[in-house]
Amino acid sequence: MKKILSLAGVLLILLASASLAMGHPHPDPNADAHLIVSAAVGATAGDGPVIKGMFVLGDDDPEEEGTQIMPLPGEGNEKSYKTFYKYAIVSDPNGIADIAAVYQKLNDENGNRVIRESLCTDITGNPEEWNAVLDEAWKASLISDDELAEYKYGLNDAKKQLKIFKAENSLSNCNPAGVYEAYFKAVDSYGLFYEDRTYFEYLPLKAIGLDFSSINYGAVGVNLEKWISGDENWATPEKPTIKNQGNVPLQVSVQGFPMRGENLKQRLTADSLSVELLGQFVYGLAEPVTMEGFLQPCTPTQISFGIKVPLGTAADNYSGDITIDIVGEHDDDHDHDDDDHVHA
Ligand SMILES: [Ca+2]
Ligand SMILES: [Ca+2]
Ligand SMILES: [Ca+2]
Repeated sequence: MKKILSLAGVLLILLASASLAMGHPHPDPNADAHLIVSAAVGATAGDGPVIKGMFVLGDDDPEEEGTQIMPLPGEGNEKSYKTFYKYAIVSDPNGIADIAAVYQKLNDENGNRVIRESLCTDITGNPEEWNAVLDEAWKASLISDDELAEYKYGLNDAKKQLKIFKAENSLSNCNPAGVYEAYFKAVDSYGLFYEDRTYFEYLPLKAIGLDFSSINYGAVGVNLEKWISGDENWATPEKPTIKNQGNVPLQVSVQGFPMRGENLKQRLTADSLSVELLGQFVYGLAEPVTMEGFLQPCTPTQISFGIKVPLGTAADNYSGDITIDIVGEHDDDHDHDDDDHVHA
């Protein structure tokens, strides 16, 4: 069978979609099929691109619908960055070749810009990558069965109906928890554009870090108060510094345990120990004490430790432990490194 195609133009601008008709029904199956193809060439205005779908990969909570991203705790005085990827699937009534670029930015839930606008990467030419990406989005229930099938069909190099764009973003432990807006803008060669956004949750993380692992009171006189005072400098472990390494304000509780003499084995209760944090002094740490002040994320804060040994304590080298716990953490895992044990 011979196909007769009359092409109206192959120039830059094809406005109307090519309408294909099989002509009139022919009683004779051996007759030629006539295809009537039309296209408006030279039109001055096109149709804008369309964002068909968007999603954010990097879900840390499969139980919860949508994308939840858990921050990484800060390390020492450094921020930690959690990287995740955003995707947009785009079509254009003038054909995918008319899609000029896709831009992205990241806003917080109040619409304030967190990551400035930048170009996305077109990964349409990498089917291995976008197949894996779509499968992951489908497994995370971010796209439906129908969307999975539609996108895989349209992105196929032989179909050329869709393009897929990717953007890499990172948020640090200093970015607050909350809902974030992943914004996309697709632009075509006419300068027409299409904006859309999708949302994900940046989860709250509670974590603390210390620049010290022990408190050495040194020589202590009986019945004399002595303090090891802190500072806000992470590089000075002899001056204790505590830092909220998560992204939400948190409180800590402090508890001391009995100290024991090295030679005479005399016990010195934690009633002798004291702590100061954010201006609050607490004397006696035998029971856990919740400190009133909130440690703000990403803020090195000084913490000080005091000792006053009661009369009648034998001269000896005493040692014991202090624990600093995050308040409000379900603490059934004692290996959890959110809790810090300090040797005193
Ligand atoms: Ca267009
Ligand atoms: Ca989820
Ligand atoms: Ca310090």
